[in-house]
Amino acid sequence: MADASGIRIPDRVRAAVAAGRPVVALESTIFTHGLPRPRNVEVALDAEARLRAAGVVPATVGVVRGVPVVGLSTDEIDALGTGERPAKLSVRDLPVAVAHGISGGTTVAATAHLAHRAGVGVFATGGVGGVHRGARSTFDESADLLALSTTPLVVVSAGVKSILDVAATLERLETLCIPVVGYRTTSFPGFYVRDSGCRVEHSARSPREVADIARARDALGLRSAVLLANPVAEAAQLDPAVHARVLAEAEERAAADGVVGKDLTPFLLDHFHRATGGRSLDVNVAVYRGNVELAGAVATALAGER
Ligand code: PSU
Ligand code: MN
Repeated sequence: MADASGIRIPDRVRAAVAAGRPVVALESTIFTHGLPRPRNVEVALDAEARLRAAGVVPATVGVVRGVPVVGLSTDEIDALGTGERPAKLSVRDLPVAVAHGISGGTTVAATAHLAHRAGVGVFATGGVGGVHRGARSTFDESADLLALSTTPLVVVSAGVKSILDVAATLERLETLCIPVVGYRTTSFPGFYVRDSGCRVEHSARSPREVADIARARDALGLRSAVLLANPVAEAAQLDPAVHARVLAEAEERAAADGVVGKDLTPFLLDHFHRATGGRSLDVNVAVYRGNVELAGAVATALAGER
């Protein structure tokens, strides 16, 4: 049953939140639009299984026939991941999706909003959206940034993909008062590669230190997410030379095909996966796994401190 806000939260998630047990929210655009089929659903279910194995309650977020859900069932994840043309839903799309009974994957922005409304404090994703290259003329900057500035969660990501303007994204994160914390690093990760070439000022060495930062944020009355930047394992990263070549190609294609707006991120990701013969997909999966596991550890540290 959906509550007064219209959000459906299954009992397993509601009870864990009420008891202060660790819960981690997961987004759904990563499997509706970010990963190719059929691996998308496997990856989504594997993330949930890893959290359960660590004693953490997973809450995958999405919209099913107009009902926002924080804690999709396995069948709902499967249906969203295999269904015909699920929508990509950011925050501004949510009211229309609800009113029109639309089903879709929620972006980082929409997932963060719904997870926070449900009382969930930690969220794992692959990479967050940011400032696109060319934003100077297109104004294309992900709504993820604004949402992170107004939603007090801990969001674990491997930085941002270098399909974006990484330096401009870091500038916007600063403007929007979003703490960026490297996990055991002061290099901002570039998703497929450990080091984007940009630095971050702060780092944390343990899930407990991250929990301390989140609690201090709350005590100070600040409303922004803490963005925890977790680099992929050295052995799993994409060869930086291959990465640079494919990136240049992806941008050329997008420009030639006139791809803009919300279609751009999925287009670039798809090009990456195809142009590297699936190698970037393996990296993507490794990155996501690492973030899910770290988010589970942070949620556990936060729960232990209540
Ligand atoms: N970046 C990735 N993988 C993804 C996305 C971003 O490396 O799957 C998805 C996330 O759901 C993110 C969304 O919230 O794309 C951002 O889209 P846009 O740039 O249109 O805001
Ligand atoms: Mn955009």
